[in-house]
Amino acid sequence: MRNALIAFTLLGAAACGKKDPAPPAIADAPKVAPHDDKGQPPHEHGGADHDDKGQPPHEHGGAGHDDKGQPPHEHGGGDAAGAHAHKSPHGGEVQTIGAYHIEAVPTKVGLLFFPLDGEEKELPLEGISGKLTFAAEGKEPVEVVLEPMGNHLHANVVLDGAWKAVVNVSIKGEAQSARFEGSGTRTKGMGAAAPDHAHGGGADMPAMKLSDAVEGHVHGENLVAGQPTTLHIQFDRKEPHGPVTDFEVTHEKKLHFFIVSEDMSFFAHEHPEIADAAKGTWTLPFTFPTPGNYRLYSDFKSTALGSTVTMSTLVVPGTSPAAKELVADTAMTKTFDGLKVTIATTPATLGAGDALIAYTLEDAATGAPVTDLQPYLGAMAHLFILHQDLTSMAHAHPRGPEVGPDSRGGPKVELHAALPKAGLYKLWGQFQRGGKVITTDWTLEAK
Ligand SMILES: [Cu+2]
Repeated sequence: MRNALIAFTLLGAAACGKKDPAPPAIADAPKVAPHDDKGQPPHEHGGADHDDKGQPPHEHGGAGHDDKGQPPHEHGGGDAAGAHAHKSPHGGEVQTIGAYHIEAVPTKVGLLFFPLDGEEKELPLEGISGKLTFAAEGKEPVEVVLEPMGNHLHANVVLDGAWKAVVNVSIKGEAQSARFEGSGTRTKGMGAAAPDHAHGGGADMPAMKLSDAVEGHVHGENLVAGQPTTLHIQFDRKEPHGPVTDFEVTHEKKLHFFIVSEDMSFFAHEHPEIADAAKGTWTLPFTFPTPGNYRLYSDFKSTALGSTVTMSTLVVPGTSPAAKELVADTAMTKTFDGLKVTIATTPATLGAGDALIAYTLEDAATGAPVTDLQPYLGAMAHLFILHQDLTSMAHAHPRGPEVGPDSRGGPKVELHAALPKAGLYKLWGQFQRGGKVITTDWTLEAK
């Protein structure tokens, strides 16, 4: 532990001396009145009202100014009286680094860092890189390279017991550092409870949850299995009552629409076309393969309501084929459309909570690792995860900064998911290669 402390002090001093000739004394800094984020503007010091650039870091900014025996910063330490609650978009702890913010989200699969702008919006990861010096209590500090993963940087460390971490990131050529400490999957600055975070407590990645505020309506014209039909889709907002019309583009589309048969053997990921923007109506030409009951999931972002998921049910008339039983896969390597895919999860035996899903892709014909994966809807993979109850989902496509059309990926693609509870899940992972979208599927059990 002594070594760890020395290492941290050195790091802190280096960061401090380099960029901050006269930091304001932390003790003298004006206290910011405690507030919670409810009903407040997102962040009072992040906006255009003042310019962080060229200023010494904020009085509550953590980057290496606290090596004088002070608590790391005012909103750290779980001290409610001095807490200046940053809005933490992912339920973690936010610190100021220069003109930016960084949010640390401790999870069972490692420490995640979300680079944020002054208003705590996600920054694209392009041009951002970093390292983490991490010390678990009683162990030598280790240095870990942060791996970009969708919208965040991932540090593959085990959060078990007390730990300290100094993250060094380079954002647009500016080197910054911040220090976090915690115990298990909580940081000190997150306090004892994080009631403001809709997705609860910071240990979990946001899960998709069916909306209470919006109802999705889908009906099919002359629904006959095996024949093209047109689906008509609209979303009713309950308060104030009216159609949703304020759709925003996410992953290149304003509406992501998933069609799943009730036995989960059939899956389709579609993108309806807007029919009447003022009325918020959509249409989708679609052919249902067989009679039976289908669940239709709509995933969109409304300006007013944020990320929204709705589920509707549709019955395709006729005698439906016998339901296929959902059974956990035992083969972790399967071949889909010329792609040999191996899935691995962390933890290896899934449970409710955070999971890291890793796909490794090989060309089935040559056995060569696939390195020419193309972005599909702005990401190297899209993953839709559905619990056998058909109403619990997990969000595991890399959301964040979209990769450019010329990016190429592979052979490994990793995604985070939050599994809401135990049970069987089906994971539909989609990849694009040579202009073709390949859908993989696995059934895995969370115990
Ligand atoms: Cu989509």
